[in-house]
Amino acid sequence: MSIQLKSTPLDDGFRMPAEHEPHAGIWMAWPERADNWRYGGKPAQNVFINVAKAISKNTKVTMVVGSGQYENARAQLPEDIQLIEMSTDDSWMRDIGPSYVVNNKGIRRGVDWEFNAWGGLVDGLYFPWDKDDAVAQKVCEVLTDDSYRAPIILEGGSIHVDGEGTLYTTEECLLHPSRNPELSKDEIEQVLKQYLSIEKVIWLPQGLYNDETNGHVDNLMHIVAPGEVVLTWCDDVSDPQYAISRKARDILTAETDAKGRQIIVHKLPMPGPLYITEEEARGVDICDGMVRESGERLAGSYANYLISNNHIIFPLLDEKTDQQAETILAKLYPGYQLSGVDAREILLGGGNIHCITQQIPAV
Ligand code: KQY
Repeated sequence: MSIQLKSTPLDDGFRMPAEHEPHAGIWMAWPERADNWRYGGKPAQNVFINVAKAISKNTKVTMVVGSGQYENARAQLPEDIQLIEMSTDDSWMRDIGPSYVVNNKGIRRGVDWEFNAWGGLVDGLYFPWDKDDAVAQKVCEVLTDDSYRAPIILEGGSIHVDGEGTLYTTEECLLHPSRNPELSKDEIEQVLKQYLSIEKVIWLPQGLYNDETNGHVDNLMHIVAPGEVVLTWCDDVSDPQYAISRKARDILTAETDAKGRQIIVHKLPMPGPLYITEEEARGVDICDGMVRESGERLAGSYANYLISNNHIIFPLLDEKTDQQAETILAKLYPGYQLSGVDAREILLGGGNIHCITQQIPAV
């Protein structure tokens, strides 16, 4: 049984663990939305399978899929990947799945944020989004975990926590008029403190250039360890990313985290810049929300990787920089396994490996 609680995780002694803490599983959702994924999601499905296979080397993977694609997905996925029929509007489990919190008695609970497709009727990417909004609660029910319905619109990719009291986010996303315009910055911080038991929020001004999520932090940087982050870097002064990354670095190095540590910032090269080709744009159905035009700049970033049980699953995006990114990640995570997955197809849908996965902590 799974109950929706009226209290808050802070009141109940639950905190959100960092991604580098142990996982019981990773959840994903099968892509098939034709106005986001080209050719009805067929090329993307292959890449999601590759990501799921890579993760499943160390962690159990559960994929959810709509009824119409169940048979196809089951036939293509290895047997050890669990498949569950569940309706969704698209396939970004990081944003539609629960953010989990745990306590020190070995209990975990889900936090179910309100979801409005990255901006609702202001600048959201599709309508309706009710099936996506229901996913977090359904995941908790399948796992028989109790949950909290948090009273703000928030996507999992817009926050990173270090498990020791610090949360990283961007003003571009959390203060965007399309999320919670009735709340001040301080009120949003109070909700994050109540629902994730964090003590300090580090606000970066902007996310990656031209990111259709309104600047999710998970596409700009990742937490390596408490007090240590890796940040997308760009050395081309004429690129809009140049100033964004510098500003983020300046804030991070001037800040201390919740435990008073000075934050160490490592740099990750930016792939590209990458653009949608004419051939890639041709396969996507036209819609109102998502721009999939030939020549559109893609928000590509190596920071959009998943950490799961001492394994880094990272996107391969540009043969000029892939090796450099892998070398940096290998140095940052000594003793971890590293799997690069060709991920341009996920990038064409507007995100990457971190955005399509959500971890369930081990307790
Ligand atoms: O990056 C993400 N967390 C999600 C991207 C959504 C893009 C929808 N087309």
